[in-house]
Amino acid sequence: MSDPNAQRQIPQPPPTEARVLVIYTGGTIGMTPQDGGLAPEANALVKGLRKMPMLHDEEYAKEIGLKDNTLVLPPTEHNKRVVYTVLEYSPLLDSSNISIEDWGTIGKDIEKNYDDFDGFVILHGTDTMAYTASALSFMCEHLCKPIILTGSQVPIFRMRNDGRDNLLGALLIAGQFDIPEVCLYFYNKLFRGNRVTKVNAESFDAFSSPNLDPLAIAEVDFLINWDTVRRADHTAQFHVSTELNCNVGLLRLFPGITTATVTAFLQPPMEGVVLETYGSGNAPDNRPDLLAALKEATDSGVIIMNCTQCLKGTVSASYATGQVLKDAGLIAGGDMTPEAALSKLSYVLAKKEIDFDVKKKMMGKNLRGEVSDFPETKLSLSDGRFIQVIARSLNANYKEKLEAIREALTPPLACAAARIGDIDALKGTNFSLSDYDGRTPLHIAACEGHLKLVEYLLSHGVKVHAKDRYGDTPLGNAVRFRHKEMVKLLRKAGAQLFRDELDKAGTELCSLTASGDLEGLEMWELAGADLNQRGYNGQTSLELAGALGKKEVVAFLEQLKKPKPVFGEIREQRDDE
Ligand code: ASN
Repeated sequence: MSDPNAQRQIPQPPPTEARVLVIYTGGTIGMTPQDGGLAPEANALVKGLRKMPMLHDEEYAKEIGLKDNTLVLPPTEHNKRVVYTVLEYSPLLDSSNISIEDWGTIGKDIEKNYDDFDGFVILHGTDTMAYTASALSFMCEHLCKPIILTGSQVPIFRMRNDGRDNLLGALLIAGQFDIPEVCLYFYNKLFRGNRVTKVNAESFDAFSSPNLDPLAIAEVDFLINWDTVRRADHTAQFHVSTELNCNVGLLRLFPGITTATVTAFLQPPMEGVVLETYGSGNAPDNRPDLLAALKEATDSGVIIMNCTQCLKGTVSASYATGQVLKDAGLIAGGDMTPEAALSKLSYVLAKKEIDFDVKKKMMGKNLRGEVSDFPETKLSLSDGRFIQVIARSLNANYKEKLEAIREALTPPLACAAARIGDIDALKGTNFSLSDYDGRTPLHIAACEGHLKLVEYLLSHGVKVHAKDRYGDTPLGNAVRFRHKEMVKLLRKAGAQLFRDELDKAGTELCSLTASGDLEGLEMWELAGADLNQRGYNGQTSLELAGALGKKEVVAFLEQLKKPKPVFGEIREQRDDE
């Protein structure tokens, strides 16, 4: 096989250099004051960058003979250089002027230059950056390299600006990290591109990713959230699908919206609509005319996505007002942003080779991490990834450290899972591990009354006799928290109260007697305690009940004709338990 690199125009850099292509579409970052206000100025950005030492090392550039629009960052602390070539568009655009065709142009340029660069930075205005980022995320199929959109709120030529940091961070990430996603970098955070929305026109902190944590944060080091970063899809060659459908739109519901407005909006040539609904995906269910208009459109082949107007949260059919939209043929958009849903429609509807039903299915599926998979796949404590994520955040890369973290974390985490009765999380763990206080998942589950979990634990070899630091057993816990069925279940599995617990029983029984607490007495009886035990003042419960005139307690105790347990039969804990 011939070496594909041999035919490339751009000389291949030595391994300590990374190549990044900067596609400069416009935006505030390169704007200068002009007659009508701030506007992008052609050929000004590269000239300006050459004079900024943090963004260009002129000496090194001369040394290696960089020309034209190719610049180089100063070396990183690991002595790595990011060499970047700026491809400036003409005309440069305020992003309010960006159109669907421009998404296609950007996509084609990435595809053309894909093999020659390690990563891509797209300089773009902030106003519609979230739309472009979302669109590119769908258009780029089988992406294996980082594509990072950035820009700024203040031109890079001003003394106080956010453009320098944003560009520098984007270049460093694109040149150094294997993040095969379309991202948006702004104000020290790297977001998944199809999860963001612009939330602030006046702050440097202009973007939010309400339903997904950042992929990375630029602090002293870049902290990458590898668990969230998607894996590269090597199953086919990288391809940019530049065909997009323009017959898509966003319609925001508001109280009092007329059916005529909705009907007009849904007329041909409209093919895909994002309906921005209330709360968790709700619409009026007392408006049959409006619902009929929606149903008519979906029946005639318009795909309508249900996305919430809320910044955070997901569409679910928990309300009747949400169910009616499902009945009208809308597809639930989960926690997708309207920007992502709209560009996804544009991408999916343009696919000629697939039929309508498949397109509808694609709209409801997670294609590029744009929507959370619900119900979320539960994390299991036995899943090595879980511990690795924690270890990574603690900067532990060695096997021994990893093991130490696993040993330290598993017992309390297992107990935490037991508290909420999460059987799935516990699967595969060593259930008998106890925390610092000697409490096992069985103790916790017995306290909480999680019968199913206790059954599961008992059927998976958990010892029923574990004693915690205070001498309490799961059976003693179930008695204390009055879980009658739990007490029965544990007894069936052979559980017995231990001497420590029984020693306390006499006084406890007298106290229950004094307060006429029959339920409490019954718990002890079910757990196998001798109700004839004497309390600290030498009285049995029956004697005390008589003395206090507690007739119901007397009756209760008398009908229990239980033989006293022989003390020697009380099980002692074995050393190995
Ligand atoms: N109007 C500008 C744009 O979107 C805003 C910006 O970039 N900060 O192009």
